[in-house]
Amino acid sequence: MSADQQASTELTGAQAMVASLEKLGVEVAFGIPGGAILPAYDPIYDSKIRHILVRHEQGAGHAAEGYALSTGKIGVCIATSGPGATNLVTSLANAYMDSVPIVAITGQVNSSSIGTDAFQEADIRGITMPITKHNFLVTKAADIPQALKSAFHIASTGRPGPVLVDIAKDALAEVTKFVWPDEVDLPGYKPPRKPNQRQIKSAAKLIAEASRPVLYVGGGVVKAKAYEELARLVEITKIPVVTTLMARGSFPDSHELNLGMPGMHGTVAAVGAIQRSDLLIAIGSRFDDRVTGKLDSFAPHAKVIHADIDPAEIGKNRVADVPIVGDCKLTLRALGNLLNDMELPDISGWHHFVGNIKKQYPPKWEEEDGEILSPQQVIRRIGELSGPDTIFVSGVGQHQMWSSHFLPMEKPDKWLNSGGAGTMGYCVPAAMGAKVANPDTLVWGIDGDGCFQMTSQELVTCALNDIPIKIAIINNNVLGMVRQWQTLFYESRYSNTNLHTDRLPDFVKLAEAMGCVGLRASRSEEVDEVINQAMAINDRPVVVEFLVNKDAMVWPMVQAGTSNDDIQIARDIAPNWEEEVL
Ligand SMILES: Cc1ncc(C[n+]2csc(CCOP(=O)(O)OP(=O)(O)O)c2C)c(N)n1
Repeated sequence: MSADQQASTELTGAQAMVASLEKLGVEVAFGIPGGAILPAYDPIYDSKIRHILVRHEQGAGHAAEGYALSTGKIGVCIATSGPGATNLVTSLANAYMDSVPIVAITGQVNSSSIGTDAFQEADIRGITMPITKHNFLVTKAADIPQALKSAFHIASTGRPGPVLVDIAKDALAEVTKFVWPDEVDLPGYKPPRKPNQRQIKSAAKLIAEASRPVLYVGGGVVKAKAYEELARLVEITKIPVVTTLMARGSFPDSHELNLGMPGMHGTVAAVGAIQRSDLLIAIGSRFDDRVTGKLDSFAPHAKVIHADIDPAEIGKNRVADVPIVGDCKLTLRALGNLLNDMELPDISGWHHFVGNIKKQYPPKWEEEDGEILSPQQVIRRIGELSGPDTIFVSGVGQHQMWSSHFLPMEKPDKWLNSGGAGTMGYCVPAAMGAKVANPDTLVWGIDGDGCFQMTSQELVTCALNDIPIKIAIINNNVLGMVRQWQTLFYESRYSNTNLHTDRLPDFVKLAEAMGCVGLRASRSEEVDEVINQAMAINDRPVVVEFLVNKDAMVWPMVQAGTSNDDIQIARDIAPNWEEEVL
């Protein structure tokens, strides 16, 4: 239907919803129908949008996130009212914490029944108010196009995030004249873009005076796709870089100035450099407690330049000497332009210091012998055999931290994980979304045996819809990250962390029951073989179970609530800081 035809055509609200999504360029939506949203599923039946019927709405939300993160487009998920909508809550919270642009459409009971405890009624606007960037309740068919256009605009501009559009069933059924709005009507919503040039000048001045500067790069750089601008700034200034969990891959790990990940499980080089730095240049990062440790001892000697598109982030946890509000790409470009023409100090002493710690304390592990694998070795081999063009998605726990350290973090937009919320169950559905968006790219999910059991049913969705992802289950039998804390802080009293996955489920059989190929490795000589076998299969999803040592721990570690200065490289072992910064 042409735009003119649509403008003069009477459509139901449901048809207007689908026509709006098509106009917004939506190609894929993940969801599950039900009573309240049912009118919308009728026009979906013959629309151009590929609708993927998931097995749980949480999966639809994470799949939309995987789709969004791996493309830069907006991910879409659809659910019915009540429990359908509340099942989306975890993924909306996840997208909110990690600033992922998704739009969730939920059916709502008839407008006249709202507030009456009608069948399958939930106040999903109220419930999701604190975990969405914005949400709408639409009760008239004529308002649907404007609400959707606005939702897409809000989700993707400024600091991205999830937006929910709740549509009453009678609005979906009502007939209206379809009018596609020329513009969004959002008075008061004016996300900043251009940084203030005066602030840029002040920042450049601080950079030109610093002798121990560190670029603290966060997920905002990924959202702004500011990779070239970051690389250029590093090229000009030669400032060492740390990339947070959300920013891994935004600057190549192989670059000599990349010190790796900061924070609770960060590298000694990243943590040590921050603690000794005299200037932190925070770009799209938010001084999260997992990065700062005990806040008042974080980077105690550093002045702070804090650049972020969200003014609410600046000064939230750490006072900024120079705040810069704006798009990271424009900020980095403007800084680069200015610094390119300035005289910069010699920081070779600083390079020498950070280079030495980096060399001395690379992330590493103890090899296992015999019938059990070392999880770090498995993850490293998956990375090596798959290469840096692979999209890697992880679950939450020890395997996530090892993935961040040992996978090839060389290219941007190849690393998806749940950072802010730490949502177990993220991996399988997010990998599904990434594969739908990138059918020709190898997509590996690295999951824990605990996480996998939360959302593994989406492998059925993958098998039925020709979405051949590969999932590595790093099976250590236990809720490893929690058990690690019990080992270290609760005298090895392992209360409720043994999953008994050595007994149940049989992951190979479970994989096969879900239409996937199931493989298993328990000896080091089998590792390459099963990885290669998995990579040779492209007509079905593959699940590979790796039996790994449950006692393996994630190091380095800064104990929660303590100072970054107390980082340990193994139990009760601190790095040797004897060398002075020159
Ligand atoms: C939904 C949810 N519930 C609980 C937690 C707390 N938690 C964090 S890591 C973890 C253990 C994860 O176990 P597993 O998937 O086996 O991964 P491992 O740490 O062993 O690699 C738990 C329970 C969480 N992050 N998310």
